[in-house]
Amino acid sequence: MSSVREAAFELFRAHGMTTIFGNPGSTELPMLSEFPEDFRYILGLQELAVVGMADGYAQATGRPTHVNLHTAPGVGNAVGGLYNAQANKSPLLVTAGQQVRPQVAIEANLTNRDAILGPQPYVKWAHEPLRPAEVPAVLARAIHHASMPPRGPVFVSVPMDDWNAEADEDGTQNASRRVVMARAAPDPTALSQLAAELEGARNPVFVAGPDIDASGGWDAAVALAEKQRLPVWASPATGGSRLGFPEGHPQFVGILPPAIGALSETLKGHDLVLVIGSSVFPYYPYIPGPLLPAGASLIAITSDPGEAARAPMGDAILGDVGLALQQLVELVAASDRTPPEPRPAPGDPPTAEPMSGSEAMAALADAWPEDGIAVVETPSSTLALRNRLRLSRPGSYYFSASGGLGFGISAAVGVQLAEGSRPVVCVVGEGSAQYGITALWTAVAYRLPVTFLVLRNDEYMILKWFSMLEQVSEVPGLELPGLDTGAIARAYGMEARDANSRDELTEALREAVAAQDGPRLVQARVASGMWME
Ligand SMILES: Cc1ncc(C[n+]2csc(CCOP(=O)(O)OP(=O)(O)O)c2C)c(N)n1
Repeated sequence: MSSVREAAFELFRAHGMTTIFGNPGSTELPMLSEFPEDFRYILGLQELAVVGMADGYAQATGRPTHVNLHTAPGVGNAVGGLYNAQANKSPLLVTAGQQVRPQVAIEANLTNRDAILGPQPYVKWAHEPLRPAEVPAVLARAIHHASMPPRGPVFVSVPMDDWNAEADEDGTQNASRRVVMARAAPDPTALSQLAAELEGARNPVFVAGPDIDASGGWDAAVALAEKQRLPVWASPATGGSRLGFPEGHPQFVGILPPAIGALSETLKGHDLVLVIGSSVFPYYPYIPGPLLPAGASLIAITSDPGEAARAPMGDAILGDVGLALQQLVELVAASDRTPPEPRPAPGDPPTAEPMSGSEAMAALADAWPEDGIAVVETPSSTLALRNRLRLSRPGSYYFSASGGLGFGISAAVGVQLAEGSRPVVCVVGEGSAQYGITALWTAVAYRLPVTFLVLRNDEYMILKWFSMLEQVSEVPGLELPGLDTGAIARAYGMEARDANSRDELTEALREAVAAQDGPRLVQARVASGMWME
């Protein structure tokens, strides 16, 4: 006979979930008691950061990842992170403590009243077991839910007295043993039809989305584009949690704009739009217009039934994106279409004082390490970063697809934990940095060699840009004077320095990337502006 705790840890072990991200409270201590030596607990100081770290880790490993939160207030703090993880399709098992069962009805202190309602909209499944003995089986079900497409967070509330209870024997054994193969191949007839349409199209275009990287379809995406000589756009950066195609490839033509009108205008002249591994589309802001250029049809391949159902136009084929790409490459013949003209390399941006975001990104490109990974939350410089880094290896870019801030610094910690041998560089605006700022401490505590580049423009630039777009004026709360993120980093025990010219920044970034004994932060002053190039 095993206790619920023993059975649960056996289950986590069976799923390779031996890294737990958490912030503990009294209601979680019984779970953490006699913590097994083959597990590691990564402490985050606030729950939004805890979930962000686990989000980065889950995406970079491709494996379900356990987050342990403190009853209602911990879950409340985490909700913004769950919203992000859902958009990023991150498979998270989120557990939270609960009062002991005999005190729930009387709502003793820290009771998580209606525990499953809080996170409900942002998780695929939320549950509080009816009997202590079934906790391991419920956790197993939750892990399977999180791991199936669309992957995403799930939530289980566990009363604190359950951990020492006896577990159901059958349920426990089954829970640890069951394997669910979740990659479903698309309908072969639909794929053959698509192959024929692609071959017959006059001027088809490929729009590559984040699920290509997540599903291991990177090489097949390149092979398809090359065989059919397709120009390739990235789906809009707003929903681009990962890259779907090497951005330095000669057939990569750019990133689609996120507004309806501009997006269809960009695709003008194409008769077939093939969207793979993206929603159709992560639009924002609202600029109405035709959904597609005249004469164009659209077919999307997605593993997410929700994405297929809600697309405002086009047809969809449901199935694993990696498998679909591999099969499609086999089905299509080589084309003799003329491939697109390669994009020119980005030129040197003009020198200014303070430097522009483009100059800062040019410095980043100069210092960019071989095999580097960018974790990005820098609203006014995201496009400049994409254009100047032109990242071209899988698993090299992470961004929050939902737009909720607090992802960048936290996710960088999780990605570095997952990718020990690759240099992780987190590029973050000084406003965005504050939401996940406590994760700097975790990076120091676990000696993770992340490089943090903070772009300091003393404002919420992107909101000023939105103010113009929304035609509103005299909005308060968009200035950030005197926010010195380097000083904050030092208080968390991190070495930090300022760099105020392109050369200084290149040098500071090179030094930070080379440092292997722990994280470094570089703060760069940048001018006000939206930096697209
Ligand atoms: C949790 C959360 N709160 C608020 C916002 C709204 N918001 C979007 S961008 C932004 C400002 C970002 O500022 P900064 O990181 O300095 O980047 P900049 O726009 O100056 O490049 C804010 C507050 C959000 N997206 N998420």
